[in-house]
Amino acid sequence: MEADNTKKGDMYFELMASMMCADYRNLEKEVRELDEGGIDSFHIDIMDGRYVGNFAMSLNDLKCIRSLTDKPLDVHLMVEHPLNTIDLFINALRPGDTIYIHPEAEYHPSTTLQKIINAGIIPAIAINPGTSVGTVFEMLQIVDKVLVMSVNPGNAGQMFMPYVSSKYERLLAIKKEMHFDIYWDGACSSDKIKTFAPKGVKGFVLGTTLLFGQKSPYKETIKMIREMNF
Ligand code: S6P
Ligand code: MG
Repeated sequence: MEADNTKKGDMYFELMASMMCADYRNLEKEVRELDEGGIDSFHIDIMDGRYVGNFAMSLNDLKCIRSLTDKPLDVHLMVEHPLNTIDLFINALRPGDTIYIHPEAEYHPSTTLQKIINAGIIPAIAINPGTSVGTVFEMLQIVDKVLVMSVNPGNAGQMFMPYVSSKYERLLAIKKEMHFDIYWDGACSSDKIKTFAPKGVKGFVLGTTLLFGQKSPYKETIKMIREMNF
């Protein structure tokens, strides 16, 4: 399902809400306000306390959000050996939803990606700031999306790592011939969207830097981003 993307001529980009940053005192209200405010998809950060030293969202959170919205879910698995539990996630999702795995967390990442493909879920990888394009090159041929981490995985509210910019450029140069789209995750500000959306980054995960814990309601922030001048 193609979301209600911002369109400016040929350029459009998606906005994803990083739900680990939401207010869990009323998750349903959060989902509804984001949905009505025009968010394109819901980014779900699943952590196992091993691949990263944190626990963020759970399978039950994912199922809860899935039941509250018809917009796509964007599931970012920060877990060791995702093949062991991938069926739990596949069974909770719909066609049009996405699963990202971290290749270094899996013995045979292409096997896990193939399972995601066979299930009709969008196959994707997430690459850490310290992971080079070369080490995931073959997988670029089978994934539809690449989530480029601009911070180390595990937490919201971190500083942008400037050395990641050159990796975006390398991926932008080959995305068309290798048929994948590039997504931004971590410390996403309006400046980053202004710089990288025109270059071809297709979507941006919005967390505490721009969307959550701010003074303006979600609808206003999303509107502000949509109306930015490029
Ligand atoms: C980090 C996670 C991200 C964050 C998001 C937070 O491990 O994958 O999705 O939740 O980046 O955004 P911000 O603006 O607080 O860095
Ligand atoms: Mg994430």
